[in-house]
Order: sequence, then structure tokens, then C-alpha cells
Amino acid sequence: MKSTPVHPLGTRAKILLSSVFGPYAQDDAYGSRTVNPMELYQNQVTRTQGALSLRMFHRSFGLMLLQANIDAPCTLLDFPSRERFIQEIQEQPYDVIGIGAILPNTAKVVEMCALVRRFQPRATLVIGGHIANKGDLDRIVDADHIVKGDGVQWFRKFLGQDEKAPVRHPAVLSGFGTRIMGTPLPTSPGSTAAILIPSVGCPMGCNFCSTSAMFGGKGKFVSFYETGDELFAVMQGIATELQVRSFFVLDENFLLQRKRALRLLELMEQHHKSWSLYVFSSARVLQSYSMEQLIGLGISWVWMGLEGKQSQYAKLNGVDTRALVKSLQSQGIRVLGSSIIGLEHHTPENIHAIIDDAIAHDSDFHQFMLYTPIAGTPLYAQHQSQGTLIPESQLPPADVHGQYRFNYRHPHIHDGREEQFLLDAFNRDLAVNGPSLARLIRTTLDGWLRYKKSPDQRVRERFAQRAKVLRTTYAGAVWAMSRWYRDDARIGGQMRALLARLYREFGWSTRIVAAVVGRYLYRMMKKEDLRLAQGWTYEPASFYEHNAAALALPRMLPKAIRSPLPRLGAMRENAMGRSV
Ligand code: B12
Ligand code: SF4
Repeated sequence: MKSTPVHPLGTRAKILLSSVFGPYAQDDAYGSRTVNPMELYQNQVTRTQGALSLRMFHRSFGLMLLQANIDAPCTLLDFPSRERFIQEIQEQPYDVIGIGAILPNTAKVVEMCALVRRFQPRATLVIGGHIANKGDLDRIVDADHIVKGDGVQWFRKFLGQDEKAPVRHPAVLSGFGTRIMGTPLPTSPGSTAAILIPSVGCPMGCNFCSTSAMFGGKGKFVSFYETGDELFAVMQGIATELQVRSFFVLDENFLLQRKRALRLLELMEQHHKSWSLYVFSSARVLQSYSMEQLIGLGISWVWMGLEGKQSQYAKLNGVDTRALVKSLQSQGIRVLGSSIIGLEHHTPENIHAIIDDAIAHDSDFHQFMLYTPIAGTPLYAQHQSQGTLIPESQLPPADVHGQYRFNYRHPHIHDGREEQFLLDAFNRDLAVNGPSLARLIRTTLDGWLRYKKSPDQRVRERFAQRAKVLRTTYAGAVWAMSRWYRDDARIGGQMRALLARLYREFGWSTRIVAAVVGRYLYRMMKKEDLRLAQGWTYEPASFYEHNAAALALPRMLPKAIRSPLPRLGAMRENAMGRSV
């Protein structure tokens, strides 16, 4: 591999950044898999909830962050088709082409590198993102640079930019193309959270965690905004630009940096901001805050690793996770619990009790993932030294996405039984706790009842804002779900009880709206159910965006797009001169 620390053209170099090509939700020769769409909830959270699964796409935020911090002309192609990628590199000359990817998409990166060498042989080819941890990547792709860790700093060095300049944050909504119950949801300003990336990595260093390993492992992480003041300024800019009130904080352990979080709370109070924050947090860290602090900070959704009974991770030490989930929900904080299937002590005999224990948390959402050693992690190194990894010739990277097979020989679970255990976990969670949408509505209602009369105006405003949908759309959704489950004594009963609580709180107007909206949603659900049964899948729209420097170049202006992704994929052209 050649190594050039600084590009000779510096910030005059023309740069293309691209994510891997789609379509994604189909089995193909490039490593796409039907069970591995470019989605979060459908993939690993609401996988078996059918028409009630939350369908949603997320942009490639890493690439967007890079583009926002590159002073050179930089174009971003997000979710192109293979043809669209070829078109771009055939028609537009670039000095640098950067591809961002994760390990399951290795075959696509191999193909994209070959295409770049064919159509743009003079371009410097850079690969980054989690795929960079793949030990043999330099042998299977012909790239000039394989960048491990943070790409913002790397590009600054590479282009001769100021390495100490403040990090510019892209203003972008957290999701798009959202739909549930067969109904698209508006991604309008005000209804969707913006993404916020304060740091990457996590110092807790759990043995399996590739995000932690990627940015230095135990004790290390990369902070883009060190102080609460910096973060507050960034949030204010985004809130104004996108007209949002909520932030999806894409930081693996946001609350761990206590000083920053508490200063943010102070500033939110001073400036009367009733923002909502959706965060990832380990249980122990969460418990180190008082409920008052969490509510004051606007924490309204938490993604928390429960991992599994007897998992013995430090982040869970001494925490009664069931009690914690219950107490958060009673305050209106929605919880996404995350459990692992296939820890060392899991066996075909005990796995069902372990699943039962996980679902007894009754979290609003529950992610189940296979315990998977990923290149770069201590767990991977351990399996490598023990010789227990399954070779790629038997299990390609495309199938190592955590929802299908172990990529190693498990001491107790063999013959591919893990896939069925995963499905059992999702199905059992649904059968016992009901659809996640209803659980989320229940928690939202609990929060409203608790805080509707809060003496703190910021808190009251935030809960009142959420209650607007409780009276209307959510009530309609519960009406439709109670009809959907009318023959299921357990879930049908849960739905009727929830509907009765909504009626009791919001009165006759909600009764009327619920029946009207509910009938509509019920019809949409039936249609969606049929579509899904026929094998329908969803693909993200593609995006083609230029930074200000690229827009200033006349020949870099966007050209006609000829090959969008099929189905729902519509190509969007955006001028992306908007960073705060
Ligand atoms: C958002 C997200 C998604 C989105 C993807 C959106 C997208 N457009 O790609 C969705 C929900 C669709 C998704 C799906 C999956 N994901 Co995902 N996802 C994430 C998540 C939560 C955040 C990623 C992010 O934006 N981080 C913030 C940005 C700033 O960080 P970053 O992307 O790492 O970028 C930095 C560097 O990597 C680097 N960089 C990135 N790109 C480039 C490019 C160049 C050229 C350079 C130089 C540098 C560089 O610089 C950036 C700034 O520092 C991460 C976990 C995490 N917290 O990172 C998992 C994560 C990336 N996903 C992961 C996995 C396994 C999956 C799935 C396979 C899971 C599944 N079974 O559902 C699927 C795959 C879907 C598919 N078909 O490809 C793993 C990857 C493991 C690995 N080592 O490969 C992660 C790390 C989670 C985990 N710990 O297991 N995911
Ligand atoms: S606490 Fe969570 S994010 Fe941090 S290392 Fe452990 S698994 Fe990764």
C-alpha cells in the first residue's frame, strides 16, 4: 500500500465521498442480503413485527461529517446504485475518492475499488469506516490509504487544513423514509430529531464492542466537542437551521462525560430550551444521574445494553436493570433494551430462560443480536488466537451481520441453531409484550400523566408537545392495533386497556379521532401486511450533495441522474453548503 501523508493539491483536490452501493435488501453477488436491509429497526429490533415494524433509513453520518469539515471541493454520493456510482466516476474527474463502509459490505468495497481503478486510475483511493479494521483489507483491495479511526482529523492532515479548527457539524435529520402500519410518516421539521455527534468511541471497552475498539478501545474515545458550551452552541445552530426540538445523540455513551452533560443541562435551563435528547447509555452511567437531572436534560429515549443475565460486564455492575427500565418508563423515558444471544455460557438448554429474562424487562423496544467477534475487538483477537473463527471461505463477511450465523465455533450452540434462537427471542418479545409501538405509546402516556403539571415550565412544555400526538394519531394507532389483535386475548387485552386509558385522559374528542384515524390505519396495515407477505422490501433514497467549494466549480454542478435505486429509491440533489 502506497502512503502519502499530504495530497499535493491540498484543498484544491476534488474529492468524492461515497457509501457502498445498493440495492441492499436482496441477495446478490456483491454481498447484499434480504435479511440485512439498510435499516435499523427492521434489521435488529422490530424484525418480526410485520406491518407494525418501524421502517426508517439513516444517512451515512460519518461521510456527512467528513464532507462538512473538508475545505476542498467535496461531493457526497450516499446510497448510489452501482450504475450511478459508475456514472459519477465516468463523468466527473476526481483527485481523491473516499469510500466509507462496514465489514459486511466488504465485497462492495472490493468492486468499487476495481471500478475506480478502471475509470479513474489517477485518483487517490481512500477507504475508511469500520471496514478499515479488517486485517487483510490491503491484500484484497487496491487502495492507496486505509484509514482506521477518525476520518475528520485524517482528511485535515491529508489536505493540509488546520487540524485544530473547531469541528463543523452537519445539520441533518436523524432519519428519513419513515413508515409504520403501512403509512409514511412526515419527516418534516419539528417532527423528526436532528442527529448530534458529540464524540465517537467509548472508553468502557467491552470485549465485543467494535465502536469502542475503532476509536482506541478501553479508556479512549474521540471528542468533537469537549465542553457543554461548545455542544450547546452546535445544538442551537442545528435547532435554528432545521427547526427541530429533539436530538438523536449518536455518541455511544453520551452521559459518561458527566461534566459536559451537566453543563449542557445548565445552559438548557438558562436559555429555556425544552429539547428532547435520545441517547445511548450504559445502565450504570444512567443510574449515576438523578431522575431530575435526566428529565431536566430532556432524556426521553434511551438505548441501553442489557446484554443478558450473568453477562458480567462492568457497565452493568450492581444494577437491577429491570427496576431501572421500569423506573425510566414510569417517567416517560422510552427504553430500547439490547440483549446478546450467544454469550459463552449460553446453551440450547438455558437460552429460553435467558430470553425470558430479557423480555421480562418489557422495554419499549428490544434489540437482539448475536455475540459476534468483529475484527479489531479483543473478542476477535481471543478467537483468532484460539483458532475458533470460521474462515471466510465458509462464511463470507456479508453474512456476518449479527442476525444470521456465528462467525466462530460457539462452545455450546452448533449447526446454525442461533438464527432460530434469535427469531424465538423477537417472537416471544412480541407475543408477551405486544407491538413496540403500543409500548412506546404507553410510556409516553405515563410521562404525560406524571409531568403534565410539572412546576418546571420547560419540562411541562416538552411533555405537552408529545401529548399532541397521544390525543390523535397515537390513539388512532392503538384503535387499529386493538382491532388487529382482536382475536389475541393477551395482546388484544393490552391494546383495549391502553385505549381506555387514552380515552379517560383525553375524552370524547380523542374517542372520535381514534375511530376515524384507526380505521384508516387498519386498512393501511392490511395492505402492508399483504405487500410484505409478497416479499416487498424497502430501499433508501439516494443523495448527491456538494459542499460550498464544489458548488463554486462550474463543471461540478450536478448532472441528470440516470439510475436511481429501484422501488422507493428517488435520487435527491442537494446543495450541502449548510453546516453549523
Ligand atoms: C447509523 C448506523 C447504521 C445505519 C447505517 C447508516 C448508513 N448510511 O450507513 C443502519 C441503521 C442502516 C445500520 C445498519 C447496520 N449496521 Co450499523 N451502525 C450505525 C451506528 C449506530 C452509527 C454510525 C455512525 O454514523 N457513527 C458516527 C460517525 C461519525 O462515525 P463513523 O461512521 O464511524 O465515521 C467515522 C470513522 O469511521 C471515519 N470514517 C467513516 N467513513 C469514512 C470514510 C473515509 C474515506 C475515511 C477516511 C474515514 C471514514 O471517520 C468518521 C468520523 O470520525 C454504528 C455504531 C456507532 N456508534 O458508530 C453502527 C455500526 C456501524 N453498524 C454496524 C452493523 C454491524 C450494522 C448492520 C450489519 C447491523 C444489522 N444486522 O442490522 C447493518 C448493516 C446494514 C447494511 N446493509 O449495510 C456495526 C459495524 C461493525 C463493523 N465493524 O463492521 C456498528 C459499528 C455497530 C456495532 N458496534 O456493531 N447501521
Ligand atoms: S458500554 Fe456500550 S458502547 Fe461502551 S464499550 Fe461497552 S458496548 Fe461499547
